[in-house]
Amino acid sequence: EKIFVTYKIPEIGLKLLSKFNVEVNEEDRTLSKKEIIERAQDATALVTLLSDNIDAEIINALPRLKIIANYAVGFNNIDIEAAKAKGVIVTNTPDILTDASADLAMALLLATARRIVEADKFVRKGLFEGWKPELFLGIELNGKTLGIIGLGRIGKAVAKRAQAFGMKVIYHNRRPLTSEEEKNLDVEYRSLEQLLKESDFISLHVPLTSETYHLLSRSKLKLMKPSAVLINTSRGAVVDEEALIEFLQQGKIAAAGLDVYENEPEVPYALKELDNVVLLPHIGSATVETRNNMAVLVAKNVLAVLEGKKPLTPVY
Ligand code: 8YV
Repeated sequence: EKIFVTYKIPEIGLKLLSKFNVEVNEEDRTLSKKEIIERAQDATALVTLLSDNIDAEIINALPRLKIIANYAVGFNNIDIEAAKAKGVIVTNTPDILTDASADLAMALLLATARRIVEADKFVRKGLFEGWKPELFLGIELNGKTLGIIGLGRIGKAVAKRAQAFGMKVIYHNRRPLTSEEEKNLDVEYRSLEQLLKESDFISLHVPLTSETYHLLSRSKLKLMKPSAVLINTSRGAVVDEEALIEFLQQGKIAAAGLDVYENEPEVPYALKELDNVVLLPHIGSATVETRNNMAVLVAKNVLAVLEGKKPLTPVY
């Protein structure tokens, strides 16, 4: 059995696979479709990253493939229908990255609210000439309303953190939680429109699907308060990025904290020019602990399938 790994993942995961023939792309770049098809030609398992677009053409060109193990919780980079049709199992890395991802959403929330990056730049430029009563005034979190769109695993972990900062949490899901669950989590359901109108901070935690593509369209973004802050650590294309940029430029939205972009790794120049935006390079799950755990889970999924057992975390 051959396992092809499109990009070097932490050693701790690769080690678990050492009894198989493992080929790792050691180059520091995303492989093209052609390269993946060539190098994974005889592979029974394929380990992929979000940056690999695993479409029907690739899936259909790999005759021995049994499993695609994605090194991420999101799997919008894989054509699930094509995999299903060929009986190829697809796995992701849920749960283990929840805390790291929720921490990063919180970090962006704090960074935008308290203007951390702007203030850091100010100090580095040598502009700190003395304490002033109104230097870098930010927004207080205590008492503010956080609207969470997508109250799943990560959304719930963000809610818990925000509540510890004294925030009220409202949420929108396709299907509301039971009233028992809402009570336990101390959250209230809102329609998307109402959530957008009411929130001081909005944080996105939905997967990217055909239903969530541009969920925050221009007309939805218009509903936000001009004083509101948008945090996106989910997928860039959930927001109409062009409209978001315009709204940030015109002060129709106060600030944004972004870990994801519509056309990664491209980050629009207009965003980089704005002081009221904090920009990160898609590092939601990037802690040593979590990335190691992700590598182990990926490996365990591959092992299970190659040994004829059920995968631990299949996506369908
Ligand atoms: C990235 C994520 O995948 O898991 C996801 O869906 O967005 C992140 O954890 C991570 O950067 C690895 O590609």
